Amino acid sequence: MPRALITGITGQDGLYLSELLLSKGYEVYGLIRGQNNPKFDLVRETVPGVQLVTGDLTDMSSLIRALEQAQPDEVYNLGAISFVAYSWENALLTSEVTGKGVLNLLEAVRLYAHDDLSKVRFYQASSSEMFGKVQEVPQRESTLLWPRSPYGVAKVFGHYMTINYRESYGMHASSGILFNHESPRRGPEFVTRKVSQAVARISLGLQEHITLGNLDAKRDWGFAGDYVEAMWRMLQQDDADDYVVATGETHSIRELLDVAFRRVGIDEWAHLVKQDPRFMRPAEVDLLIGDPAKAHEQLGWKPQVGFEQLVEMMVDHDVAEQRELARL
Ligand code: NDP
Ligand code: GDR
Repeated sequence: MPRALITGITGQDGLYLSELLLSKGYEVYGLIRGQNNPKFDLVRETVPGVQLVTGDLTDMSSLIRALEQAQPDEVYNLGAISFVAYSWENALLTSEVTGKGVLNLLEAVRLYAHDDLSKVRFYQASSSEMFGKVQEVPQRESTLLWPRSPYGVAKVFGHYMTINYRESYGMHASSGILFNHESPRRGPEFVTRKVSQAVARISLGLQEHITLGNLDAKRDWGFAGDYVEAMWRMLQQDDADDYVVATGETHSIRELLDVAFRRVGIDEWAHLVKQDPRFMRPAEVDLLIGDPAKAHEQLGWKPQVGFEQLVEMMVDHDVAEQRELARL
């Protein structure tokens, strides 16, 4: 039975990846931080087969202990401070967790594996935020990186450290440059979920409007359940490599609002949306659209869920959830 250790187990991707690996017969270990993590029960209820080990990406000794406990064949580093807007307010902490945390884990794997690095395969959750200021459209593996946030800069550090461990030590270390991926499990601070929750509440008469920042930014949005499959496929290759994982389509926040409001029967939404500079970013990433050709060709990976289907899935989920919460 193969064994995997996943950091970021309480997050959106951690839950989907655990489900995938458990369905494939893996023994799955999840790194959970904090003495009393409020998401402990969420993980227990959603993926009861996962065994939890405590640790923190900023504490290398806890990572070595987790590796010794899990004895993994595959390590998936999904843990990070992942909210871009927050990373300006907490730039040093973001660089410690999202950046240096990757090095802590790579080094912990190297120490744990001693002289047999071939026994562990490593996945790093790199991000389209690394492309930042648009240098090429669409963005591919070779596109120049120009991050525009402390989060993006930290991800670039983790990305190149992963490549460096591959090149220096021959570690099977792959990096997935994933574009935005969403689901009903997405954190409520991200724009898709903020919109799906607000649209659901507006349609039920529980909220009057939604307040957003920049409506013109464009993102290549896919479904998280599809994207974790690409992570797993990367670690099944003979050689480690870097892959863009994206749909190849881009949509603005306005288009997101169109689809979400239309789903609840509202065609004209301008009076329901306010803008506030509070939600604008010091430096914006204007246009993300990925070229997933390499992942198609080498991993045989293709997204199954399109943009409209994704937004409708999230709105439907949130209408049911908000109705239940309000006991309507
Ligand atoms: P989430 O924000 O949902 O989850 C982040 C996870 O990281 C949580 O489990 C969180 O745990 C954990 N974490 C935070 N700080 C630490 C720490 N100090 N030590 C250990 N774990 C920590 O992110 P997603 O699931 O959406 O994303 C997974 C990964 O993929 C992240 O690295 C993200 O940056 C990256 N990514 C995501 C994309 C997306 O569109 N979703 C696109 C590209 C990359 P806790 O519950 O304790 O806070
Ligand atoms: P992003 O996702 O920054 O791309 O990072 P987010 O959903 O936060 O923002 C997407 C775009 O929407 C604009 N926007 C708003 N965003 C939020 N959160 N709240 C608002 O009110 C709002 N109004 C407009 C933003 O300015 C931005 O242009 C996500 C994270 O999952 C990262 O961890 C991951 O690496 C990248 O996707 C790929």
